[in-house]
Amino acid sequence: TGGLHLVTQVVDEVCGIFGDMGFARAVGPEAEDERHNFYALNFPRDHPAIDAQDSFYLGPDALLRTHTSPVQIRTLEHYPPPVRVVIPGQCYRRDTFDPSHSPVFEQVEGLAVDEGITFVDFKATLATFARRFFGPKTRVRFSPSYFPFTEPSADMAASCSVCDGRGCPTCKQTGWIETLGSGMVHPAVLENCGVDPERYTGFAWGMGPQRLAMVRHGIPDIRLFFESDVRFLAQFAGGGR
Ligand code: 2NL
Repeated sequence: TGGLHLVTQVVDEVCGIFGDMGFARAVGPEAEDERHNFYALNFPRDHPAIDAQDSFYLGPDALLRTHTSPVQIRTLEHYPPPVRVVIPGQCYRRDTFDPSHSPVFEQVEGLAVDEGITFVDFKATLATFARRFFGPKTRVRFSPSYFPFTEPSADMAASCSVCDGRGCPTCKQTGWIETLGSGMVHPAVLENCGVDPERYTGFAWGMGPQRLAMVRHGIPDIRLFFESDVRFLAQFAGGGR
């Protein structure tokens, strides 16, 4: 009997948690143009990712998306706020395979844009996600980060659910699990999508479900997800849709 792949199960679980908080699931194309993948997201013209060295180009202005953010751009272009979406999908970067990297990987991004959205809404929404995903005792820690498309930007870590933050091999003795990157949507991004940044604010985040599955189950190598080895897959059988 077949079953859903572990990564599919985690993607569904993540989307379900945000679904309970009012987020709709959206999808979009894997082949993108530079405007949707980079420029609308406030990447500077000389950013290193905008280069055949780092991204898979299909033509002069066509590439495999390097994140699912272009779907958020497409959502903002087509639907007036209020917008609340989660976007799962495959992404592509010119990385060589190693235990924690793959040139094709899954991402789940989210976006909320409305009148009056504040940093408090942002922190509470993501903290609620962490407690549902890792367990009700989970504490969260936000630290300053940088992305071209958010300002301010923050990385969110969750207290390690294996050792309750005391330190163990899963959290490399730190007590914390890096969970996602996030921030308040940069006003230039809203403007690029025809949304008035004087009227609307929002927050966005991105996370790697393969990483989350590896942390949760102690899986040592991302390549195990691609090898179709039934001895590996059968350990996570089930999760019917
Ligand atoms: C990471 C970081 C992130 C976003 C993705 C986003 C999209 C739009 C506007 C603003 Cl359209 N932000 N997405 C924001 C912050 C972080 O992903 O480390 N992901 C694994």
